[in-house]
Amino acid sequence: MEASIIRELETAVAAGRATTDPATLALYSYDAAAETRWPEMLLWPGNEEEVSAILRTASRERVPVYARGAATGRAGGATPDLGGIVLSFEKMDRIVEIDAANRQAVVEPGVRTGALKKAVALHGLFYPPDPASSDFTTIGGNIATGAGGLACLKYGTTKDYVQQLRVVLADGEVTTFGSKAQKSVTGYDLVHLLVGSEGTLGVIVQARLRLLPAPEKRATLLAEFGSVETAVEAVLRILAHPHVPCGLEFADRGTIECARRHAGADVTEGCAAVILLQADTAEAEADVRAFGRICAAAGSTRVLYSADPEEQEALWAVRRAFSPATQKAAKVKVSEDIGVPAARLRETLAGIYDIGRRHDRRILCYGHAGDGNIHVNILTDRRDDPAIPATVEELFRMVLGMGGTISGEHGIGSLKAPYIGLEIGPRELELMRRVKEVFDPHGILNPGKIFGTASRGHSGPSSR
Ligand code: LAC
Ligand code: ZN
Repeated sequence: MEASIIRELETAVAAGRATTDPATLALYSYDAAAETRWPEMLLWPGNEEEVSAILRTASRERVPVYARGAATGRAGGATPDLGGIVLSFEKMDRIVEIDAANRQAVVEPGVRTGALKKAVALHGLFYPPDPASSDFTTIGGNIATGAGGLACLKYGTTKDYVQQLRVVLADGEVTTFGSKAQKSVTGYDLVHLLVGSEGTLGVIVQARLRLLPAPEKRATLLAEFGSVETAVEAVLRILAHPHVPCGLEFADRGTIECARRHAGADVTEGCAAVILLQADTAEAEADVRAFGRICAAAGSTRVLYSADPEEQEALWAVRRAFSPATQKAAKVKVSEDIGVPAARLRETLAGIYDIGRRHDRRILCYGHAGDGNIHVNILTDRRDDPAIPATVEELFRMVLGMGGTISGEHGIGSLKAPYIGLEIGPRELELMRRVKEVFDPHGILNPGKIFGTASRGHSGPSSR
């Protein structure tokens, strides 16, 4: 980037909200996928006018723009593949309005998901989406990736709660998609085109979100099993029950070992699988007792119940720690987020372990069993392990054969871009590329994501 462009961009934001300092740029060169690409400049806009000014310059000068939330993404969606600008939304973190009468909240993109959940709870309201790292993730990142998490079985994903979006387009123009009215079918649904578009179509500067009344009660159940098969059998029987748990999670032996070692999980040593579930209706306690009986009938070796808020919080904190705990099991953890129809979970999990055995790589699985979204964690000792691409491709092909998806919630980012063609046919992919061109004719918005690109970013100071 030329010095004159850098100077112009500096004046687009308030004093102290722009930097080219290498030590700071280094901190913004990766996300949770841990691929490293350095931006040339970091900007912390404070409002939509600033974002608009930045995009006007970036568009004119063809500078790549990488919008960034909390960088908890696992697909490399926030990594500045082609250098350019990282637009960090840390300073745009206001809850603008909680409109209790309409059960809506208006927020800036940098608001932490957990902070929003707490703020609306004070009004007796509930924002259901709950990515496992919701204390850290931001609403902007959640919308950009269409984040899922722990509550999808009953409540759906982030997309189900996005009502209206304020968006800065690639050329800097600011526009609003959607309506304040709860229902609107006027024209194409651009709100939901933006949700999950991974920063490639526009930059979200404000969102109007739907809220629900707060659940009356909560109760949690932890059930241990002697095999993955019996745990999955219990999951399927629970799914056949007329009451729907708000979370239905699964972990296998390897995940449990990590959680015991690094997250203080109180699970019997040697246990082969666990289910953790929560009910949140007025009959929550009766519901979890019923689910507990189902688990016992399916072969559970130990069932624990809790209706105590703190105890439940502790159980779910262990679940939230699965990702960091499994990270410690090897030098490198390749973390996938495949999804299958829940009825195919048994054969999917058997197939995953079989793929691991054949490629001689340890695989730990855990995840949102209730909606069929499983985190497949392939352990290895180096990033360039030649066994990994073949293992991943075989996994994806198997999952697609089950009617599933290569990404249930983390997005394609740059890591899964080479595989998108396995799931999306050429004609559909062409339509997607054309949509991208309409919104972003010069390809400045999060280039390299979803569709991939030859990387020209640099990976650190030595190559500068
Ligand atoms: C989880 C994240 C990795 O479910 O999606 O823990
Ligand atoms: Zn998850």
